[in-house]
Amino acid sequence: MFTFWILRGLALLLGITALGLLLQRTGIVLSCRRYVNQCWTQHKRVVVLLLGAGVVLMLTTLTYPIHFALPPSMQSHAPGSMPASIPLWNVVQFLAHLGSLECVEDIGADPRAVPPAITRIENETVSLTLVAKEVIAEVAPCILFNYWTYNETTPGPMLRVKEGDTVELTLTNDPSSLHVHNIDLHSVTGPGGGASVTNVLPGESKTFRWQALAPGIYEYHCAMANVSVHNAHGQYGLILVEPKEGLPLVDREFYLVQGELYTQGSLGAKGLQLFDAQSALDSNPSYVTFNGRIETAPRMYAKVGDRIRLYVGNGGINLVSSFHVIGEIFDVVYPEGSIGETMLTDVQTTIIPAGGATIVEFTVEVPGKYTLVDHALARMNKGAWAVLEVTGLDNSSVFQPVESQD
Ligand SMILES: [Cu+2]
Repeated sequence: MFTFWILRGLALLLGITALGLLLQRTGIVLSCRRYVNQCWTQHKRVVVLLLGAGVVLMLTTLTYPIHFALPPSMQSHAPGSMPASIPLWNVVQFLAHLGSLECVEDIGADPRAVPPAITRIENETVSLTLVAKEVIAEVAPCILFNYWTYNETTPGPMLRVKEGDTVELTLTNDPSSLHVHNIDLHSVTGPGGGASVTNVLPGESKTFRWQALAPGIYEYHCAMANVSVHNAHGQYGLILVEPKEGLPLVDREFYLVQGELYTQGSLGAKGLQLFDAQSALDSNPSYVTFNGRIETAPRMYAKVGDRIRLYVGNGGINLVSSFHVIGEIFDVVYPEGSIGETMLTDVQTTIIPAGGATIVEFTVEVPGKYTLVDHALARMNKGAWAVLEVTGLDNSSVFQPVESQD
């Protein structure tokens, strides 16, 4: 963290040395042209020193005095002025420890990993544990990214509590992490949603207690500065606060969170991709994913007649999702994740704001493959799709091809 001051001190030393040499060697006022010529022909050492001082000064940006970061010229007006760039020392550390960072085979949280419905009547104190960990994983085959996770998946695990429960959440930062992390749950009423009391250094753990006051489906995410950088590395998930009376029974529940990845390499570039802060500020992600990576095979299955419930979030950091299931109509939408009496019916596409979530329900009547998309369809090219595969008997009264009469 003292790199900035070392470089500024070096620049000052070079500049003073150059000025001293100039004063010593040039005693008279010269015309500008003669002065430049004289400097170049007779005082090359002075010129080199001055140029060196200038270069070092340029490297030591004044916009963020704590870290010398990559890229060096990036500014930020976020609280604390921490830019969206990665501190250079962390980049060096990351590259130095590349071989020892854990490589996760599948970064994408399993959409079937939904905690079971809560059947108890009484409220309880629920203990939850999350581990912040930085890992390497594939966005797509042979395209690697340094994900910052909760429990080694993006999104982190879906959490489920009951309205009125007291929750004790422990956040541990894995010793291998290079960054400080914390957690902000949108279901928490209190400073930072918990972030203000859960800043954890690598190897550290902190616990806080909160009460689940309102039902709904909420995002949780890391809120350590620069917040957008932590979220853009995949550090988010959803927590369901079930209403006291519970949710209607369904046959299958799935968990999906849309997210954005910003890489130095363009779309499809192979190899390890470093984070691109400028693309993040320009709202131009390289990849838009459901559950952290581009899907390679369906992971959601159902049978004809099943009632489906999807918990869908948007980890951001820039896009609003226009969530749609191709070939289905949402019978019910809990708009913006609100579990109240204002449910919408028969909806084709629903909006999920960055940092928001929704619940949709529908019954599958016809077998086939149903593609879930962000209906800003250009994003499908960046990975914003997943497949629900439905098996069972054809339902010709609802859907059937018609033979040509020719
Ligand atoms: Cu973090």
